Amino acid sequence: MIRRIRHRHFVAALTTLTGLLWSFGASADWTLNMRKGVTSISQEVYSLHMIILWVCVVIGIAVFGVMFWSILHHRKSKGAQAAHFHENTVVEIVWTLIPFSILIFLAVPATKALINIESTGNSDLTIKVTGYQWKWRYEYLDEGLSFFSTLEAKSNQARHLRSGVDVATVDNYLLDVDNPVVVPVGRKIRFLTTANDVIHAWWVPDLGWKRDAIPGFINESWARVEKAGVYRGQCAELCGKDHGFMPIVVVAKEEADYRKWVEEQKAAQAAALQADNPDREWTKEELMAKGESVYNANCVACHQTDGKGMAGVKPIAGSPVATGDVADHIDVVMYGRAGTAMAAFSQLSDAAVAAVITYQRNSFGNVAGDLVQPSTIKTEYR
Ligand code: HEC
Ligand SMILES: [Cu+2]
Repeated sequence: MIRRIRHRHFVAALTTLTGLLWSFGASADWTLNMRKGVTSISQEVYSLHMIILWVCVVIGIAVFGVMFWSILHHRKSKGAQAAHFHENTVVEIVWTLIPFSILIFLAVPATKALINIESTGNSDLTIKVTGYQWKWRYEYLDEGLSFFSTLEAKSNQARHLRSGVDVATVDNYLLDVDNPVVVPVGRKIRFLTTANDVIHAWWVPDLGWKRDAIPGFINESWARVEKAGVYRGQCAELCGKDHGFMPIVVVAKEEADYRKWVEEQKAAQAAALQADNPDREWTKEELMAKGESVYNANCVACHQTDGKGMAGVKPIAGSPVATGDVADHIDVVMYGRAGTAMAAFSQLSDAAVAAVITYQRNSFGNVAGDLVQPSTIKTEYR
Protein backbone atom coordinates (compact mmCIF):
# COMPACT_ATOMS: atom_id res chain seq x y z
CA MET A 1 0.00 0.00 0.00
CA ILE A 2 2.63 2.51 1.11
CA ARG A 3 4.72 1.51 -1.87
CA ARG A 4 1.88 2.25 -4.25
CA ILE A 5 1.24 5.75 -2.83
CA ARG A 6 4.91 6.60 -3.02
CA HIS A 7 5.02 5.49 -6.59
CA ARG A 8 2.02 7.69 -7.44
CA HIS A 9 3.59 10.70 -5.71
CA PHE A 10 6.76 10.16 -7.63
CA VAL A 11 4.95 10.13 -10.96
CA ALA A 12 3.00 13.28 -10.00
CA ALA A 13 6.19 15.11 -9.02
CA LEU A 14 7.86 14.08 -12.24
CA THR A 15 4.90 15.30 -14.30
CA THR A 16 4.94 18.68 -12.52
CA LEU A 17 8.65 19.04 -13.01
CA THR A 18 8.40 18.21 -16.71
CA GLY A 19 5.57 20.74 -17.02
CA LEU A 20 7.66 23.41 -15.32
CA LEU A 21 10.67 22.78 -17.52
CA TRP A 22 8.42 22.79 -20.56
CA SER A 23 6.87 26.19 -19.73
CA PHE A 24 10.32 27.53 -18.89
CA GLY A 25 11.55 26.63 -22.34
CA ALA A 26 8.36 27.82 -24.03
CA SER A 27 8.48 31.43 -22.86
CA ALA A 28 11.82 33.11 -23.41
CA ASP A 29 11.14 36.18 -21.23
CA TRP A 30 10.27 34.05 -18.25
CA THR A 31 12.79 35.09 -15.61
CA LEU A 32 13.09 33.95 -12.04
CA ASN A 33 14.83 36.92 -10.52
CA MET A 34 13.43 40.07 -8.98
CA ARG A 35 13.03 42.98 -11.41
CA LYS A 36 15.59 45.79 -11.38
CA GLY A 37 13.03 48.56 -11.70
CA VAL A 38 13.61 52.12 -12.89
CA THR A 39 14.34 54.13 -9.74
CA SER A 40 17.47 54.59 -7.65
CA ILE A 41 15.70 52.85 -4.75
CA SER A 42 14.60 49.87 -6.83
CA GLN A 43 18.17 49.40 -8.07
CA GLU A 44 19.57 49.63 -4.55
CA VAL A 45 17.02 47.07 -3.39
CA TYR A 46 17.96 44.85 -6.31
CA SER A 47 21.68 44.87 -5.54
CA LEU A 48 20.97 44.27 -1.87
CA HIS A 49 18.87 41.30 -2.90
CA MET A 50 21.71 39.99 -5.09
CA ILE A 51 24.33 40.31 -2.32
CA ILE A 52 22.12 38.46 0.14
CA LEU A 53 21.20 35.84 -2.44
CA TRP A 54 24.88 35.06 -3.15
CA VAL A 55 25.73 34.94 0.55
CA CYS A 56 22.89 32.43 0.97
CA VAL A 57 24.13 30.41 -2.00
CA VAL A 58 27.65 30.20 -0.53
CA ILE A 59 26.30 29.24 2.91
CA GLY A 60 24.00 26.66 1.31
CA ILE A 61 26.81 25.06 -0.67
CA ALA A 62 29.18 25.04 2.33
CA VAL A 63 26.66 23.60 4.81
CA PHE A 64 25.21 20.99 2.48
CA GLY A 65 28.72 20.17 1.21
CA VAL A 66 29.99 19.43 4.71
CA MET A 67 26.82 17.52 5.50
CA PHE A 68 26.92 15.27 2.44
CA TRP A 69 30.66 14.80 2.72
CA SER A 70 30.21 13.65 6.34
CA ILE A 71 27.34 11.34 5.50
CA LEU A 72 29.42 9.76 2.78
CA HIS A 73 32.70 9.45 4.61
CA HIS A 74 31.39 8.44 8.01
CA ARG A 75 28.83 5.93 6.84
CA LYS A 76 28.15 2.73 8.72
CA SER A 77 29.48 0.45 5.97
CA LYS A 78 32.85 2.13 6.40
CA GLY A 79 32.74 1.27 10.10
CA ALA A 80 32.51 4.88 11.27
CA GLN A 81 32.57 5.44 15.02
CA ALA A 82 30.76 8.43 16.52
CA ALA A 83 32.85 10.84 18.58
CA HIS A 84 31.84 11.06 22.24
CA PHE A 85 32.94 14.50 23.38
CA HIS A 86 30.83 17.04 25.32
CA GLU A 87 31.21 20.78 24.91
CA ASN A 88 33.90 22.28 22.79
CA THR A 89 34.64 25.94 23.41
CA VAL A 90 36.45 26.49 20.13
CA VAL A 91 33.63 25.03 18.05
CA GLU A 92 31.02 27.03 20.00
CA ILE A 93 32.87 30.30 19.55
CA VAL A 94 33.39 29.63 15.86
CA TRP A 95 29.74 28.81 15.15
CA THR A 96 28.66 31.95 16.98
CA LEU A 97 31.19 34.29 15.43
CA ILE A 98 30.69 33.25 11.81
CA PRO A 99 26.89 33.83 11.65
CA PHE A 100 27.30 36.96 13.77
CA SER A 101 29.77 38.51 11.37
CA ILE A 102 27.67 37.49 8.34
CA LEU A 103 24.66 39.27 9.88
CA ILE A 104 26.68 42.41 10.62
CA PHE A 105 28.10 42.33 7.10
CA LEU A 106 24.53 42.23 5.69
CA ALA A 107 23.07 44.70 8.17
CA VAL A 108 25.27 47.54 6.94
CA PRO A 109 23.95 47.81 3.35
CA ALA A 110 20.42 46.83 4.47
CA THR A 111 20.30 49.66 7.00
CA LYS A 112 21.68 52.10 4.45
CA ALA A 113 18.95 51.11 1.98
CA LEU A 114 16.22 51.45 4.62
CA ILE A 115 17.41 54.90 5.65
CA ASN A 116 17.50 55.94 2.00
CA ILE A 117 13.97 54.66 1.36
CA GLU A 118 12.70 56.74 4.29
CA SER A 119 14.55 59.93 3.31
CA THR A 120 11.72 61.87 1.72
CA GLY A 121 13.27 65.30 2.32
CA ASN A 122 14.40 67.74 -0.41
CA SER A 123 11.81 66.56 -2.88
CA ASP A 124 11.08 68.48 -6.09
CA LEU A 125 7.36 67.81 -6.13
CA THR A 126 4.70 66.15 -3.98
CA ILE A 127 1.88 63.93 -5.17
CA LYS A 128 -0.84 62.89 -2.76
CA VAL A 129 -2.29 59.47 -3.53
CA THR A 130 -5.67 58.55 -2.06
CA GLY A 131 -7.24 55.09 -2.33
CA TYR A 132 -11.00 54.78 -2.79
CA GLN A 133 -13.23 51.76 -3.31
CA TRP A 134 -12.24 51.25 -6.19
CA LYS A 135 -10.10 53.91 -7.76
CA TRP A 136 -7.18 56.21 -7.05
CA ARG A 137 -7.05 59.95 -6.70
CA TYR A 138 -3.90 61.95 -7.47
CA GLU A 139 -3.33 65.46 -6.21
CA TYR A 140 -0.31 67.46 -7.38
CA LEU A 141 0.07 69.65 -4.32
CA ASP A 142 2.50 72.10 -5.94
CA GLU A 143 0.39 72.53 -9.08
CA GLY A 144 -3.11 72.51 -7.63
CA LEU A 145 -3.98 69.65 -9.98
CA SER A 146 -6.22 66.78 -8.97
CA PHE A 147 -8.00 63.92 -10.72
CA PHE A 148 -9.35 60.41 -10.29
CA SER A 149 -7.85 57.40 -12.03
CA THR A 150 -10.19 54.49 -12.72
CA LEU A 151 -10.10 51.24 -14.68
CA GLU A 152 -10.11 51.93 -18.43
CA ALA A 153 -13.59 51.55 -19.99
CA LYS A 154 -12.92 48.59 -22.28
CA SER A 155 -11.39 46.45 -19.50
CA ASN A 156 -14.27 47.44 -17.27
CA GLN A 157 -16.78 46.29 -19.87
CA ALA A 158 -14.95 43.07 -20.69
CA ARG A 159 -14.69 41.99 -17.06
CA HIS A 160 -18.48 41.66 -16.80
CA LEU A 161 -20.14 38.38 -17.65
CA ARG A 162 -21.92 38.39 -21.02
CA SER A 163 -20.62 41.88 -21.82
CA GLY A 164 -19.97 40.80 -25.39
CA VAL A 165 -16.36 42.04 -25.18
CA ASP A 166 -13.72 39.33 -25.38
CA VAL A 167 -10.92 39.92 -22.84
CA ALA A 168 -8.41 38.64 -25.41
CA THR A 169 -9.11 41.74 -27.53
CA VAL A 170 -8.35 44.19 -24.70
CA ASP A 171 -4.76 45.46 -24.52
CA ASN A 172 -3.35 45.50 -20.99
CA TYR A 173 -6.52 43.92 -19.70
CA LEU A 174 -7.22 45.17 -16.13
CA LEU A 175 -3.91 47.06 -16.15
CA ASP A 176 -4.99 50.28 -17.85
CA VAL A 177 -6.64 53.41 -16.47
CA ASP A 178 -8.43 56.43 -17.90
CA ASN A 179 -6.12 59.03 -16.28
CA PRO A 180 -2.57 57.83 -15.53
CA VAL A 181 -0.40 59.60 -12.98
CA VAL A 182 2.24 61.49 -14.97
CA VAL A 183 5.66 62.23 -13.41
CA PRO A 184 8.83 63.97 -14.59
CA VAL A 185 11.98 61.89 -15.18
CA GLY A 186 15.00 62.57 -12.94
CA ARG A 187 13.17 64.53 -10.24
CA LYS A 188 12.67 63.51 -6.64
CA ILE A 189 8.95 62.91 -6.21
CA ARG A 190 7.47 62.63 -2.74
CA PHE A 191 4.33 60.51 -2.49
CA LEU A 192 1.88 61.00 0.38
CA THR A 193 -0.33 57.94 0.54
CA THR A 194 -3.65 57.69 2.34
CA ALA A 195 -7.17 56.29 1.83
CA ASN A 196 -10.72 57.51 2.04
CA ASP A 197 -12.60 54.37 3.04
CA VAL A 198 -10.73 51.12 3.73
CA ILE A 199 -7.06 50.12 3.61
CA HIS A 200 -5.56 49.97 0.12
CA ALA A 201 -1.92 49.77 -0.95
CA TRP A 202 -0.21 51.62 -3.76
CA TRP A 203 2.20 49.32 -5.53
CA VAL A 204 4.19 49.82 -8.73
CA PRO A 205 6.90 47.13 -8.82
CA ASP A 206 9.23 49.18 -11.05
CA LEU A 207 9.45 51.91 -8.39
CA GLY A 208 10.81 49.39 -5.89
CA TRP A 209 8.36 49.82 -3.02
CA LYS A 210 4.79 49.33 -1.91
CA ARG A 211 2.92 51.65 0.49
CA ASP A 212 -0.18 51.01 2.56
CA ALA A 213 -2.94 53.58 2.06
CA ILE A 214 -4.69 53.82 5.43
CA PRO A 215 -7.64 56.10 6.29
CA GLY A 216 -6.54 58.74 8.81
CA PHE A 217 -2.82 58.16 8.22
CA ILE A 218 -0.42 59.61 5.70
CA ASN A 219 2.50 57.42 4.65
CA GLU A 220 5.47 59.00 2.92
CA SER A 221 7.66 57.55 0.22
CA TRP A 222 9.66 58.82 -2.70
CA ALA A 223 10.90 57.91 -6.16
CA ARG A 224 13.23 59.29 -8.77
CA VAL A 225 12.32 57.63 -12.04
CA GLU A 226 15.36 57.37 -14.27
CA LYS A 227 13.79 56.30 -17.55
CA ALA A 228 10.78 57.66 -19.43
CA GLY A 229 8.13 55.00 -19.90
CA VAL A 230 4.89 53.46 -18.72
CA TYR A 231 4.96 51.55 -15.44
CA ARG A 232 2.02 49.53 -14.22
CA GLY A 233 0.91 48.44 -10.81
CA GLN A 234 -2.09 47.47 -8.74
CA CYS A 235 -3.75 47.88 -5.39
CA ALA A 236 -1.93 45.42 -3.13
CA GLU A 237 -4.30 45.25 -0.18
CA LEU A 238 -7.47 43.16 -0.37
CA CYS A 239 -9.90 46.07 -0.15
CA GLY A 240 -13.26 44.70 -1.21
CA LYS A 241 -15.01 43.14 -4.15
CA ASP A 242 -13.38 45.29 -6.85
CA HIS A 243 -9.86 45.10 -5.40
CA GLY A 244 -8.63 43.58 -8.64
CA PHE A 245 -10.09 46.42 -10.71
CA MET A 246 -8.21 49.49 -9.48
CA PRO A 247 -4.92 49.35 -11.37
CA ILE A 248 -2.20 52.00 -11.31
CA VAL A 249 -0.43 53.46 -14.34
CA VAL A 250 2.59 55.74 -13.93
CA VAL A 251 3.75 57.57 -17.05
CA ALA A 252 7.24 59.06 -16.71
CA LYS A 253 7.95 61.91 -19.16
CA GLU A 254 10.92 64.11 -19.88
CA GLU A 255 10.79 67.42 -18.07
CA ALA A 256 9.53 69.47 -21.06
CA ASP A 257 6.80 66.97 -21.91
CA TYR A 258 5.81 66.84 -18.26
CA ARG A 259 5.45 70.65 -18.08
CA LYS A 260 3.35 70.57 -21.22
CA TRP A 261 1.09 67.92 -19.69
CA VAL A 262 0.69 69.95 -16.48
CA GLU A 263 -0.36 73.05 -18.42
CA GLU A 264 -2.84 71.07 -20.51
CA GLN A 265 -4.34 69.52 -17.40
CA LYS A 266 -4.68 72.89 -15.72
CA ALA A 267 -6.43 74.36 -18.75
CA ALA A 268 -8.77 71.37 -19.01
CA GLN A 269 -9.54 71.51 -15.30
CA ALA A 270 -10.34 75.23 -15.46
CA ALA A 271 -12.65 74.68 -18.44
CA ALA A 272 -14.41 71.78 -16.70
CA LEU A 273 -14.83 73.87 -13.56
CA GLN A 274 -16.40 76.64 -15.61
CA ALA A 275 -18.82 74.25 -17.33
CA ASP A 276 -19.59 72.63 -13.98
CA ASN A 277 -20.17 75.91 -12.16
CA PRO A 278 -22.54 75.16 -9.27
CA ASP A 279 -23.36 78.82 -8.60
CA ARG A 280 -25.33 79.47 -11.75
CA GLU A 281 -28.93 78.48 -12.48
CA TRP A 282 -29.07 75.35 -14.67
CA THR A 283 -31.86 74.60 -17.16
CA LYS A 284 -33.73 71.30 -17.16
CA GLU A 285 -32.18 70.34 -20.53
CA GLU A 286 -28.66 70.93 -19.19
CA LEU A 287 -29.33 68.90 -16.06
CA MET A 288 -30.93 66.04 -18.00
CA ALA A 289 -28.08 65.87 -20.53
CA LYS A 290 -25.38 65.90 -17.88
CA GLY A 291 -27.43 63.59 -15.66
CA GLU A 292 -27.62 60.96 -18.37
CA SER A 293 -23.85 60.89 -18.85
CA VAL A 294 -23.21 60.81 -15.08
CA TYR A 295 -25.74 57.97 -14.79
CA ASN A 296 -24.11 56.01 -17.60
CA ALA A 297 -20.67 56.46 -16.08
CA ASN A 298 -21.50 55.77 -12.44
CA CYS A 299 -24.87 54.09 -11.93
CA VAL A 300 -25.71 51.97 -14.95
CA ALA A 301 -23.64 48.94 -13.88
CA CYS A 302 -26.12 48.28 -11.06
CA HIS A 303 -29.30 50.19 -11.90
CA GLN A 304 -29.13 49.24 -15.60
CA THR A 305 -29.94 51.28 -18.73
CA ASP A 306 -33.70 50.85 -18.26
CA GLY A 307 -33.50 51.86 -14.58
CA LYS A 308 -35.05 48.54 -13.57
CA GLY A 309 -32.06 47.41 -11.51
CA MET A 310 -31.11 43.76 -11.08
CA ALA A 311 -31.08 41.13 -8.34
CA GLY A 312 -30.40 42.94 -5.05
CA VAL A 313 -30.44 46.42 -6.60
CA LYS A 314 -33.63 48.43 -6.12
CA PRO A 315 -35.07 49.85 -9.37
CA ILE A 316 -35.04 53.59 -10.07
CA ALA A 317 -38.05 53.22 -12.35
CA GLY A 318 -41.07 53.77 -10.10
CA SER A 319 -38.85 53.99 -6.99
CA PRO A 320 -40.64 55.68 -4.06
CA VAL A 321 -37.40 57.60 -3.46
CA ALA A 322 -36.99 58.84 -7.03
CA THR A 323 -40.63 59.90 -7.21
CA GLY A 324 -41.02 61.07 -3.59
CA ASP A 325 -39.39 63.66 -1.35
CA VAL A 326 -36.33 65.06 -3.11
CA ALA A 327 -34.39 65.38 0.18
CA ASP A 328 -34.50 61.59 0.66
CA HIS A 329 -33.25 61.12 -2.88
CA ILE A 330 -30.29 63.47 -2.33
CA ASP A 331 -29.48 61.70 0.96
CA VAL A 332 -29.25 58.29 -0.71
CA VAL A 333 -26.92 59.57 -3.43
CA MET A 334 -24.71 61.72 -1.17
CA TYR A 335 -24.40 59.30 1.75
CA GLY A 336 -25.24 55.88 0.27
CA ARG A 337 -27.20 53.19 2.12
CA ALA A 338 -25.21 51.57 4.90
CA GLY A 339 -24.92 47.82 4.59
CA THR A 340 -25.88 47.71 0.90
CA ALA A 341 -23.95 47.99 -2.37
CA MET A 342 -25.30 51.54 -2.71
CA ALA A 343 -22.18 53.59 -1.94
CA ALA A 344 -21.96 57.32 -1.24
CA PHE A 345 -21.36 59.40 -4.38
CA SER A 346 -20.34 62.60 -2.62
CA GLN A 347 -17.05 62.65 -4.52
CA LEU A 348 -19.01 63.66 -7.65
CA SER A 349 -19.20 67.41 -8.30
CA ASP A 350 -22.20 69.45 -7.10
CA ALA A 351 -23.44 69.68 -10.67
CA ALA A 352 -23.01 65.95 -11.29
CA VAL A 353 -24.98 65.01 -8.17
CA ALA A 354 -27.76 67.51 -8.95
CA ALA A 355 -27.90 66.39 -12.58
CA VAL A 356 -28.02 62.64 -11.96
CA ILE A 357 -30.79 63.09 -9.38
CA THR A 358 -32.78 65.30 -11.76
CA TYR A 359 -32.26 62.68 -14.46
CA GLN A 360 -33.45 59.80 -12.26
CA ARG A 361 -36.57 61.73 -11.22
CA ASN A 362 -37.54 62.42 -14.83
CA SER A 363 -36.57 59.26 -16.71
CA PHE A 364 -37.48 55.57 -16.79
CA GLY A 365 -41.18 56.60 -16.61
CA ASN A 366 -40.65 58.69 -13.46
CA VAL A 367 -42.39 62.07 -13.68
CA ALA A 368 -41.47 63.83 -10.44
CA GLY A 369 -41.05 66.93 -12.60
CA ASP A 370 -38.77 68.78 -10.18
CA LEU A 371 -35.18 69.91 -10.71
CA VAL A 372 -32.27 69.84 -8.29
CA GLN A 373 -29.96 72.82 -8.71
CA PRO A 374 -26.21 72.32 -8.17
CA SER A 375 -26.27 75.28 -5.78
CA THR A 376 -28.57 73.31 -3.44
CA ILE A 377 -25.99 70.53 -3.18
CA LYS A 378 -23.21 73.07 -2.68
CA THR A 379 -24.87 75.09 0.05
CA GLU A 380 -26.82 72.41 1.93
CA TYR A 381 -24.79 69.21 1.58
CA ARG A 382 -21.10 70.17 1.70
C1 HEC B 1 -22.61 48.99 -6.99
C2 HEC B 1 -23.99 49.07 -7.35
C3 HEC B 1 -24.66 50.42 -7.37
C4 HEC B 1 -24.26 51.55 -8.05
C5 HEC B 1 -23.04 51.73 -8.94
C6 HEC B 1 -25.26 52.54 -7.77
N1 HEC B 1 -26.22 52.03 -6.96
FE1 HEC B 1 -27.86 53.01 -6.31
N2 HEC B 1 -28.43 51.36 -5.29
C7 HEC B 1 -27.77 50.18 -5.24
C8 HEC B 1 -28.47 49.28 -4.38
C9 HEC B 1 -28.04 47.85 -4.05
C10 HEC B 1 -29.59 49.95 -3.91
C11 HEC B 1 -30.66 49.43 -2.96
C12 HEC B 1 -30.21 49.68 -1.55
C13 HEC B 1 -31.21 49.10 -0.57
O1 HEC B 1 -31.37 47.88 -0.58
O2 HEC B 1 -31.80 49.89 0.18
C14 HEC B 1 -29.55 51.26 -4.50
C15 HEC B 1 -30.51 52.23 -4.29
C16 HEC B 1 -30.51 53.47 -4.86
C17 HEC B 1 -31.53 54.45 -4.68
C18 HEC B 1 -32.77 54.28 -3.82
C19 HEC B 1 -33.79 53.49 -4.54
C20 HEC B 1 -34.97 53.14 -3.64
O3 HEC B 1 -36.08 53.09 -4.15
O4 HEC B 1 -34.73 52.89 -2.44
C21 HEC B 1 -31.18 55.56 -5.41
C22 HEC B 1 -31.95 56.84 -5.55
C23 HEC B 1 -29.92 55.25 -6.05
N3 HEC B 1 -29.53 53.98 -5.70
C24 HEC B 1 -29.23 56.12 -6.85
C25 HEC B 1 -28.00 55.82 -7.45
C26 HEC B 1 -27.25 56.76 -8.25
C27 HEC B 1 -27.67 58.19 -8.56
C28 HEC B 1 -26.13 56.11 -8.65
C29 HEC B 1 -24.99 56.64 -9.51
C30 HEC B 1 -24.46 57.93 -9.18
C31 HEC B 1 -26.18 54.78 -8.08
N4 HEC B 1 -27.32 54.64 -7.36
C32 HEC B 1 -25.20 53.81 -8.29
C33 HEC B 1 -26.61 49.87 -5.90
C34 HEC B 1 -25.88 50.74 -6.69
CU1 LIG C 1 -7.72 48.82 -3.03
